[in-house]
Amino acid sequence: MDKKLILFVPIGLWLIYVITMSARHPEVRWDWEKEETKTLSFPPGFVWGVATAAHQVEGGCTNNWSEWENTPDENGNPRIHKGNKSGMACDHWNRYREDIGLIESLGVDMYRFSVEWSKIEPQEGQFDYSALEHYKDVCIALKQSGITPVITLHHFTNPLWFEAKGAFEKEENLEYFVRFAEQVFDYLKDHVNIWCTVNEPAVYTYQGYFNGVWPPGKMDPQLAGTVLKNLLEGHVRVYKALKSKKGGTRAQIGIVKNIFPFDPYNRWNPLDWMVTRILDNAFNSVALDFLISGTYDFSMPTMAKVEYENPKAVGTLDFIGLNNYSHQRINSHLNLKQFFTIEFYPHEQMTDMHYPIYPEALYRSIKVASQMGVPIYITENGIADGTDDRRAIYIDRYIRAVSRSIQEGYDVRGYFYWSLMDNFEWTEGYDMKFGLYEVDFITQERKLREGSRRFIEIVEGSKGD
Ligand code: GCO
Repeated sequence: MDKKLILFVPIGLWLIYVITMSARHPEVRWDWEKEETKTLSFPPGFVWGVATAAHQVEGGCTNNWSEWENTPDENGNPRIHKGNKSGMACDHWNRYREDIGLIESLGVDMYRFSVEWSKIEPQEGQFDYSALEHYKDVCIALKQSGITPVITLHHFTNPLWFEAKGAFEKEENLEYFVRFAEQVFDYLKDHVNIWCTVNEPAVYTYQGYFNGVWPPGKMDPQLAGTVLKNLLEGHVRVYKALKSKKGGTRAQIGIVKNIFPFDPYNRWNPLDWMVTRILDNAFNSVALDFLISGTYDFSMPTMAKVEYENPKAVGTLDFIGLNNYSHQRINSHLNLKQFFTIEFYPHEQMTDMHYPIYPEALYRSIKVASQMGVPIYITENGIADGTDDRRAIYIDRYIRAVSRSIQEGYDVRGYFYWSLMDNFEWTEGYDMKFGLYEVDFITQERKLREGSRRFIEIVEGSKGD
């Protein structure tokens, strides 16, 4: 072969590949000076809210997570940063009335929280009606304060008996999840109209079965593909079961999906692009595609392949809950043990979590979520900012991204800030300060952060429209 060809063909292919990828997946960046001159505007009926999850705020949970917090790893080190344990958390279980007062004073319309399965069904088949009664009281107290409750049925935690059965590793275990969801629905349906089935199925799967840093601490990509499939199938079955119940047709039921746009560290490196696309597919697209088409195709070359069909998955969303915080930047390595790392550029302003402030990520995620063809609620967005010097700008810019997407025609119906107050941030423990309210975990005192005032201002301003 001609020597020139040997050189030019690969260079040509490389150029075509990276240029096409760059054009198809642009890393959106706005001129913020210009964005900040635009007026924020929200359609009538747009709702504002705050979010929490049971294990992170309630206290007194005995479940797969409390177990994990109490079991050191194989080297005897704690699983959680600084050996923190969720323990009493914010004692929200006992202090919910006071906390509802805090929600009310933010001026928001809704409160998204989760019900703790391990408290409602501590033993297989034995329901504790006093726990259900507790959640009913929470809903009633919320409504008395003019706040609409939004319930998440599964937010990462499992009762110990369910975990012992293999939790979502086995499709046959889904019947337990459906039965639990039905019990909660029957008990609370007169007080709750918006239901989230499963919170962030890909995060649960990725952290518990790929990275192994969350319970059950497995690193098995093939099993991860199965767990994700079962969580999605669990959503479908819960949706169908609740819809066929009395009161089911008027209930709004959706799933909560975390969407993180993935970007390559080096846009000229085809390997960075390939890994980026594989991760985007496994983390973002596989779940959404299944709910759009009924076809599930989880594939990570040389690591995992799980295929599944269920045409009944189509049409099982009354809305899509979107959680977004930032993006992920992928730097690939020719090393099979660690073929990529997540790295950011020095000029990217970091949050206290391992990702930067990048409001355009929320706009990009809204675009992705819009493929589902149903209304979108931003069910989580917020910043961990212990020094409170970035919270106001984060809130302002991410909400600007929401406003811009609505002006461009995307059907976003509401925005929930994560979180009402500081809480137990999983493996990061108590060091991550996501709260609009700062919590002193010794005295249980709550205090509004200065940076949170921007949120209150925006909410107030939007009501005057
Ligand atoms: C998640 C959850 C929340 C987190 C929040 C901040 O994304 O892990 O839904 O439980 O606390 O997202 O990281």
